[in-house]
Amino acid sequence: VFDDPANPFTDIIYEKAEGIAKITINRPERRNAFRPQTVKELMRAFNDARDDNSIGVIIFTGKGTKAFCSGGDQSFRGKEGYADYDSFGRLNVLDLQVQIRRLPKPVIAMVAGYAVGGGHVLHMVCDLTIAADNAVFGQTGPKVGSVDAGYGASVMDRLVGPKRAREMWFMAKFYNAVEADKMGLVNTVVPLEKLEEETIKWCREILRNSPMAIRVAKSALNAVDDGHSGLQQMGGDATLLFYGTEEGTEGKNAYLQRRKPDFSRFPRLP
Ligand code: 2NE
Repeated sequence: VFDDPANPFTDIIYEKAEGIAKITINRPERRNAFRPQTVKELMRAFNDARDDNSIGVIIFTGKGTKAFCSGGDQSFRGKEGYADYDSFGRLNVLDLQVQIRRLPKPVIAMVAGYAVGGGHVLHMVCDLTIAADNAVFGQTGPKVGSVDAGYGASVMDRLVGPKRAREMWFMAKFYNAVEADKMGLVNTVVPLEKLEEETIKWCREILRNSPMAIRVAKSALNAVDDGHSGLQQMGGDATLLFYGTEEGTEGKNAYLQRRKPDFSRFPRLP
């Protein structure tokens, strides 16, 4: 099924319209818990949304109103991570987190119901979170013998501060949408029935703004925390902008025309 072009996805729904991509985890009977296959499909969809230059913003959500995502599907968990069709386990959701973080377009988590465990980490690595009034947030790992010591710890620390982050991880408590809003975990809380409408409103507002400014803002906001890879991402933006200049083009043209480049007309700005 995975390679069938007519039906490329089993665990997710992928839609695109009006500059917006919507990626939905489609396992509501499991509260949208992910298995390795789910993550593989999510990565393919996010990659497509990244490469499609008609897309300016991505909504990430879960099917139904009971859950955004309840983390790793525990029935697929083994000693090496999560395993479904492979004979070995993996933690490929960590690759998905990095992909969302480095994707040069805003990703909005649209959360109804539970965003818990690895599902809570997924909403945290998104750029924005719009929560329905029935949303519930929290880490469950310590209750089921698991922990996300990567972005699950560091991004949370940035969002809610060191004391609250310790509380969330040590006690594995759940927080309602209003509490999450007060803690800085989400951008806004809206009535469940208005969730999609409000999220699309936010998308449209973003789409009215300069794509390059947004791209650079995202990489700049992540740069310090992401260390070398954050700087590499922002450096890539500088190269991208430079390639669009006459100065950059003169260098390429001179090489192709087998002549010395003439950079003398370009200013050495203060
Ligand atoms: C999400 C929550 C709180 C929902 O509770 P409720 O009462 O609304 O639903 P219920 O009845 O618990 O769940 C409905 C069905 O979904 C399954 C349940 O087993 C149940 O199945 P049936 O009895 O109908 O057959 N289900 C829900 N979440 C599941 C999961 N994650 N894996 C497998 N089946 C799941 C409640 O369901 C809950 O607490 N779920 C578990 C949350 C959890 O502990 N997630 C894993 C954390 S670890 C992790 O995600 C992780 C990590 O820490 C590091 C790296 C990667 C992943």
